[in-house]
Amino acid sequence: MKKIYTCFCTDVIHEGHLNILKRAKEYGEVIVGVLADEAMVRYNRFPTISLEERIEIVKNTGLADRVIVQNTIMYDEVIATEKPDYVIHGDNWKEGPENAIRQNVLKNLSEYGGELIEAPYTYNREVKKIDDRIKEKLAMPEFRRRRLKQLIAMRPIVKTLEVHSGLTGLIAEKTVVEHHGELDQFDAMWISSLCDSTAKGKPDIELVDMSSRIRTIDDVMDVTTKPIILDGDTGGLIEHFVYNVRTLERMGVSAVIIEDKTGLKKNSLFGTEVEQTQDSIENFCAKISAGKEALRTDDFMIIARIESLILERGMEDALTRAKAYVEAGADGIMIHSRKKTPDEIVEFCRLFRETDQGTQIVVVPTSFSSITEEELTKAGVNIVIYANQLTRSAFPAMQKTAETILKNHRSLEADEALMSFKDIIRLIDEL
Ligand code: SPV
Ligand code: MG
Repeated sequence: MKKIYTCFCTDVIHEGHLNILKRAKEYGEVIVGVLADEAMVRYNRFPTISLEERIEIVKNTGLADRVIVQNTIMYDEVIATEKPDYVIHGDNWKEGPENAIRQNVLKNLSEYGGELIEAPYTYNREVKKIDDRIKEKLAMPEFRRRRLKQLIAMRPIVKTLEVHSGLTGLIAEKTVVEHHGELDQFDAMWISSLCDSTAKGKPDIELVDMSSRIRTIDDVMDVTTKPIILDGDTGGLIEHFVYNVRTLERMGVSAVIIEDKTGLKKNSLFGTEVEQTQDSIENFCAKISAGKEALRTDDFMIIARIESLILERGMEDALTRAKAYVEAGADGIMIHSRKKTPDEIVEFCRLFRETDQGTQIVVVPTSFSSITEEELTKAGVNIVIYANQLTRSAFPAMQKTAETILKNHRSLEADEALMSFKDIIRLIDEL
């Protein structure tokens, strides 16, 4: 009897999946691989049910002779083990990053004369409705909020991108790339105070108030499902911070990062060029503890950001503060630097990890941008935040377009740099 293999990475079995299974049945023994969580989150949606439940729903179709777990996105391992005569898949993977998976399957099958069967992808109102329902569930506060902790447990490093609007949220949500045969996407979103302020043409000095920041969060949440880390600046007065923590937790934000500065906060990348005051350890610890006390779930994280290296107070001070903040209840430490090289960050991580392996470490490699995610992971970092690159790339592009139109007294010359209407319309989901 011939063997036919298909891999599912779905939380709901719909007509399209049943069509594939029925077609597969015509060829022989049907083996269904269920993609493991760790592989699924690399390019697909976050699973809304467990691997065991996903296995169960496939078994319940009664159309699979055997259900196995596929651990990786690429099929090398599963094809080598199972040696199926056929692999069957919907034909919707011919375009975009998923084409890399298709190529991988073809390469593996060609080694022993296996064959790929592509079934027309089923897309109708019912399938769309199911798809929308999963997305809705992922966007719900209780599901979204806990996803950051889930991702920390699943990913070597949580890749986080700056967003400051619905549109930038969609970019963080939907961008998937294929590079060297690997698929990748961002895990989480960072709502930066710098970029939220810049988008409003305001300085990054806590002038854009919490009501406005919440409006931005809401805009982003409306069109995305990925977890959100909020740049909470100094956290403000302790008496205000506790209320804000409650609001953020209820909204479904996953973490707030507050920095140990006081008075008029300026952006860290100014360093000592402007006057900035670091908070006392005592006061900042009291703020962290009060925030933790205010929480109602175990999902939400309060991350303490240490400005000692930015303010040139030395490594010892940074480490003393880190220890104190963790004792006060911080779930994570963000260590920041504006050096061109990552040396002091790596050194901090090494020293911190000597005595603390459990607390999350967050870094924002803006000025030391040469460091790779792999190097950060090796240093013990759990979350990397690309904090401002979308804003900084969009601004020069928009400025250039404005200048081109002004110089030419028409817009034709700007056209070649523009995204097509077709693409921008497709970016936005229709209900
Ligand atoms: C932000 O993105 O607003 C930050 C990071 O706080 S930094 O701009 O580097 O201070
Ligand atoms: Mg900030």
